[in-house]
Amino acid sequence: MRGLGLLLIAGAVLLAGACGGGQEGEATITIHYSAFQPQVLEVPAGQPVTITLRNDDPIAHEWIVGTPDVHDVHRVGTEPFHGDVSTEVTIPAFTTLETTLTFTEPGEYAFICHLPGHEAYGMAGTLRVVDA
Ligand SMILES: [Cu+2]
Repeated sequence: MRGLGLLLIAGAVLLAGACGGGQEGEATITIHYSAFQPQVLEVPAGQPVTITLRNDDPIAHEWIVGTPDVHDVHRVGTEPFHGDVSTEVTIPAFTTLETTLTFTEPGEYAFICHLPGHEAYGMAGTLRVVDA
């Protein structure tokens, strides 16, 4: 009987995890052939989310996420390297980085690589921030 009780508890924990979205607080975006995978990512609002950025390409890429005005700035920007801001990351070739950020406002935020030509090639995606 004792063993059965433990099994039931384990089952309840698993269910609770599934209801909450399972991997809340963490996500991975892979970059290959100058494309983000997945291109749409859903994260909870108001809590820290750690995003692992894995670049499988032999060239560097950027992962810049934000509102349209943020992207307007970066489209004409000349900053060669990003690293001090959690929403603006340069990922060198064959490198994996983590960035932790918290979005307080639910909504959709584009993430884009602003290296010359990359956005036009399709290097963009959407971060969907939803009420937790
Ligand atoms: Cu790129």
